[in-house]
Amino acid sequence: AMPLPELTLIVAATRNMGIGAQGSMPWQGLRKEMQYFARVTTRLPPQAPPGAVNAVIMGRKTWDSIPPKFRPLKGRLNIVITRSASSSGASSLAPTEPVRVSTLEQALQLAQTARETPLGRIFVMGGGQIYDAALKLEAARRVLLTSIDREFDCDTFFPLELRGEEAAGGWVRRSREELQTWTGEEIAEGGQEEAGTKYEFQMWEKTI
Ligand code: FOL
Repeated sequence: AMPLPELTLIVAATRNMGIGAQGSMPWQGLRKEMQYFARVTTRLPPQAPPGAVNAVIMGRKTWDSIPPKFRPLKGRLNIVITRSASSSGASSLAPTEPVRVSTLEQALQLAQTARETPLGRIFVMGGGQIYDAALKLEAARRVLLTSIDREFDCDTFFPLELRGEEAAGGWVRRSREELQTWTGEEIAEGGQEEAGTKYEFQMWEKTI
């Protein structure tokens, strides 16, 4: 079987890794954070072939949580994992519909093959159940974490505690310079603040 392509998980989480509450994100007004998400998931890696696009893989609940006017996320191949995946091939022809598949493995296979458009990076953008499935795969090499320095009531969590410099399972935090190089973003030193909320852009990589 073909080796799975490298996966990058992208997530914004509170100190205790909370990512959601009652079907949406528990914070509001982190507009620059959302714009960072949009740029980072859209920007192609330096060596991407002409015409390539990145893929964003998400669960059905995350798809539902995106404001309809932003769906599908523009300039990216949107792949939605749902137990009621039907005619995924046909739906990909309609620009307002994402590609639907039943498992994360199918999403990765679809991202990798059966495409006329070459693929750039592959991002997993949640939610909790999909992050959990992705983290079990060898292919999950990197997490782009926005660490939100505030408590919010959450009922959904990122299933891996990323704190300090190292975390269980061989995860290590990379430097701001390495994050800048990988994302192509200019990241301010000492974190961000927006709507009275402090947060920090981080990059974690799996070393084992
Ligand atoms: N990762 C990070 N860092 N921040 C997030 O907010 C985030 N959110 C999700 C997954 N990973 C994340 C899932 N939720 C949109 C809405 C909800 C959502 C993800 C994306 C969305 O509407 N995105 C538009 C930007 C719209 C805007 O500019 O306000 C996009 O084009 O990406």
